[in-house]
Amino acid sequence: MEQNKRRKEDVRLNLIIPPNPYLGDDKRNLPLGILYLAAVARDAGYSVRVSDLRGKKPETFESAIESSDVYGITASTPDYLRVVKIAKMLKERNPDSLRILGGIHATALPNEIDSVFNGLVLGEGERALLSILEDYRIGNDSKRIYVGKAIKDLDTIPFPAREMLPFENVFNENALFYGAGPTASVITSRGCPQKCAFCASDSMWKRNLRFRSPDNVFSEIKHIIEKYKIRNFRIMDDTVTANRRRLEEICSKLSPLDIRFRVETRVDYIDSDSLSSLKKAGCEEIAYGIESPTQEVLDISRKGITLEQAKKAIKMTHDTGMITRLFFIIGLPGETPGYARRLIDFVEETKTEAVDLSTFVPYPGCDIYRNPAKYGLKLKNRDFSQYHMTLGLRQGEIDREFTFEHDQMSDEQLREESPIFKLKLKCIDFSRFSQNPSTNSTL
Ligand code: B12
Ligand code: SF4
Repeated sequence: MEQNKRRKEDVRLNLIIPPNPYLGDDKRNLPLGILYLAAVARDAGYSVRVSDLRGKKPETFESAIESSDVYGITASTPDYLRVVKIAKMLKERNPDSLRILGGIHATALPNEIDSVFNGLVLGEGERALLSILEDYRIGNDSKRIYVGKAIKDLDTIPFPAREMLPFENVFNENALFYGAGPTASVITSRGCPQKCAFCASDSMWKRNLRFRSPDNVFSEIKHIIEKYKIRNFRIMDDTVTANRRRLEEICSKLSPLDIRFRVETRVDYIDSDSLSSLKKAGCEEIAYGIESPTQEVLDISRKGITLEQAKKAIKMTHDTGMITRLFFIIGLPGETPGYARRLIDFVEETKTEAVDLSTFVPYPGCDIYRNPAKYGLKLKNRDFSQYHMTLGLRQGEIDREFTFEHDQMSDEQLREESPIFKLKLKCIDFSRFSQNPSTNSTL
């Protein structure tokens, strides 16, 4: 880094969204984190652009990424090896560049990151990005790792810089209900107060749940309606209903806007009043993380819910006139043969409209990855390109290796319990909630 006190506008920052070819459609969901960072750096005076590699082929990456002084790349675990290759290509092209890696993978495993990244941002990125850019600008290259400090007042962060990407990259046609049309992703809070053993959210947000104010959320949604004529929204919070008074306030502000949206939450963070408010505001679908149809497995994973609670929440949601989507994972610690039957029974009994089934992957950042033996598992594969959880959803993937050895089920049993096999065997008519498992998932 040999820059001597450049002006901020002379520092060119390129923020890169990697492709996620393991997803059914990697353009379906917008990575809001990168667009928040773009907005913050732009407002601070830097020259910012965003290179969106989603849906692109590797041979086009070089031309798709404009030459810059600083590259900021985001990565979840299955993206890691791919972004190392991209960073190596950027280093070859521009050896003096600053190549920063941020996001959950770097945050979870900071000591294992390839040295092609000469800057690492751990945790929440906005403040840390400004510090690293300032150090770069003044030629201070003494530090490689920057730890993000939590921003207390989320309303002080500008809205994500959606205008830096083409419309179709931001508002995907299939992000919400099928046939809904272009949809905006919005996130109204950061963090989750829970600590499910299979979830890595806590390593990023430290169970420090912070909320944007109802006014701030309302302004962003109104801005999207006015600027882009979008009325479909997908609310990406981990648990948007955690604070009921705030939810009530948001819903009453949104009610007159004539929008429709989907939220995700926990079955123990919902009650009939919250459901009525959501419905009045335009909510059509609630996605609940149930994870397993086996109570013992939920207990081992510290999910903190009961199947009875789940059934009650689903019934209340239906009674209020909304549809439910359930997230399930196959292969959590303690699961036993018979999973598929239990899952099918649960779905049948609750008359759930949609199911997203993922295979379990112990992700860096979650407790099971840190302490597999405590859960009776052995990690057997550290090839991070295999750390995505679509096995069972896409037929071409069913032979992929599991990344761990389960305590009670062999790989073969896990594969056989994956309902795609049941679908093939036509044991049950899945068509009610999944016309085509590869495209119906919204993960
Ligand atoms: C919405 C969401 C999705 C969406 C959108 C993904 C996206 N890229 O944003 C969809 C459905 C596509 C998705 C897919 C997947 N997800 Co997801 N997802 C989330 C969720 C719930 C919220 C993400 C979010 O918007 N956060 C809000 C923004 C503001 O935060 P952020 O993105 O983390 O960015 C901040 C910091 O990370 C940092 N930062 C990030 N990048 C960079 C880059 C630089 C240069 C800098 C300086 C800073 C920086 O600064 C940002 C601003 O503060 C998180 C859980 C959570 N609450 O974080 C899981 C989570 C990130 N997902 C997870 C997983 C496992 C996946 C999948 C791998 C699942 C799969 N199919 O196999 C894929 C990976 C796809 C991908 N590359 O993202 C895990 C990650 C675990 C891990 N070790 O990788 C998480 C933590 C959930 C969990 N249960 O553990 N996901
Ligand atoms: S799985 Fe959901 S409820 Fe559990 S810690 Fe993660 S975000 Fe919170």
